[in-house]
Amino acid sequence: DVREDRAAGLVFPPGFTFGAATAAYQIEGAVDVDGRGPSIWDTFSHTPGKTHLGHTGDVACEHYVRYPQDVALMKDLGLDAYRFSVSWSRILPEGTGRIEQRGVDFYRRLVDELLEAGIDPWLTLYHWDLPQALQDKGGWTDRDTAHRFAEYAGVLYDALGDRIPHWSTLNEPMCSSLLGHMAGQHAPGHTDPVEASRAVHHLLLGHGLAIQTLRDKGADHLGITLNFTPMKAATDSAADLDAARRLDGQQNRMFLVPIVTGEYPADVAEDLTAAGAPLPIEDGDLEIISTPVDWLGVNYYFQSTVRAVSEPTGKQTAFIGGELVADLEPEGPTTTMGWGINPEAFTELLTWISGVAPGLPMFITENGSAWPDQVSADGQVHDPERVDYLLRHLAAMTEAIEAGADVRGYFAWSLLDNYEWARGYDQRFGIVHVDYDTQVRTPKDSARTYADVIRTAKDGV
Ligand code: GBH
Repeated sequence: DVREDRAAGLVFPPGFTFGAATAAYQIEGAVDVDGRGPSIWDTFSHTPGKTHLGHTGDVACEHYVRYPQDVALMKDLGLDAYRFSVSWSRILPEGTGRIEQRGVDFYRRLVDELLEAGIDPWLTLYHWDLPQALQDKGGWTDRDTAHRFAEYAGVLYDALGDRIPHWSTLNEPMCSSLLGHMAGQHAPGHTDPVEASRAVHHLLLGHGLAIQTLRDKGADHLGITLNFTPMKAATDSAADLDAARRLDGQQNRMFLVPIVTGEYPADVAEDLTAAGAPLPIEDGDLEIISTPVDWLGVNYYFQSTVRAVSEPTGKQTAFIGGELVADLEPEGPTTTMGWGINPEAFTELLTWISGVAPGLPMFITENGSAWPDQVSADGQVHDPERVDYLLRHLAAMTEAIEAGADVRGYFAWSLLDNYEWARGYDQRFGIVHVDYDTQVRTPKDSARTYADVIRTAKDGV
């Protein structure tokens, strides 16, 4: 059939890694179990009005107890690798100091289960769930949090380092800083440009310090995951081009460039200073931030088209000093998130990153799409839109690889339908369906398609 032909037409480099990704707060549940301390996402999701219908991660996919079944599912799909994040406040309930052994033991059980199943664990230290105790002291706006993050990295290495082959420090620092402190859409839900700019810098500093700690202890294959939203100007007018430049600066370049070159892009630093929110850089920080990494994680979902407007739209945006910039409605079909579908922009993005960061291997650490719940009478989940999105983005990625981009792996977002942050359980990104009443998992057609792709690639057909 057509799907199989499309799957078989994809060509991957030898040794390519195929995986799926999740994040702790989105799947684990069990938020008050085994000594876990509260995180900023517990606080935020329990604050009335912050999330869709007040949804929280209290239960989520109950992965904390159902992980053996989830690992078995990954094995059935033929995944090589699994990207997951660790809940900092399970390991250090107060964010620093006292270690909670029961939290460590959970991740040890999970990792052992993965290794037993022949699945390679990719551990992310931080996917947005800062211990509330650290938020109470200022969170990422406070420079000390960067040092606490490196402390946590060291604790985790001492506890699990012997069995973790791949480490990522942060997932999408853009979201933790700008969505959390500027747009207010994510925890801690603030809307303050000065805080946002401080969070940007302290997250990057924490990343560099954690890399140094892990490297000193002997950890290998260290990386970071960034999200990229390619920015297109609506027209060639100077104002629209400048709007695209500013947003590209804050979404993409502000995070990638200092890690790779040891300098913030000058135009971005100027925009922030002009907006009264300068980056709080101290001597030596940029050397720490640019401590060499072994790989770059790339998360890609869609492209934005932006234009300049003469009056503020009144919508709180995630951009510092970007009040006079507006997003256009995407052209063509959109996912239930309202996001457009632009595989060509994915190819261009990977080629662009190769130019900015030559010699740095890339892994696609997230890519996926949300569609309506599609359980049919036969109990199966037919998700043709997600199948199409998956195959088109895999094709776009292999095109970039043929053009010279050093992409070595792909992780589908997400293994499971899960807690989509402020959008709650309404948005389903999983290749595996989760029934939130029964917690029954059902692989969707997209999961089967992905399994076919993987099998075909391994068979060398
Ligand atoms: C990822 O975030 C997350 O890592 C993952 O946990 C999440 O479930 C998944 O994607 C799906 O959402 O809103 O103006 O800043 C992706 C976050 C959302 C970041 C869109 C960039 C666009 C511009 N991305 N955002 S803006």
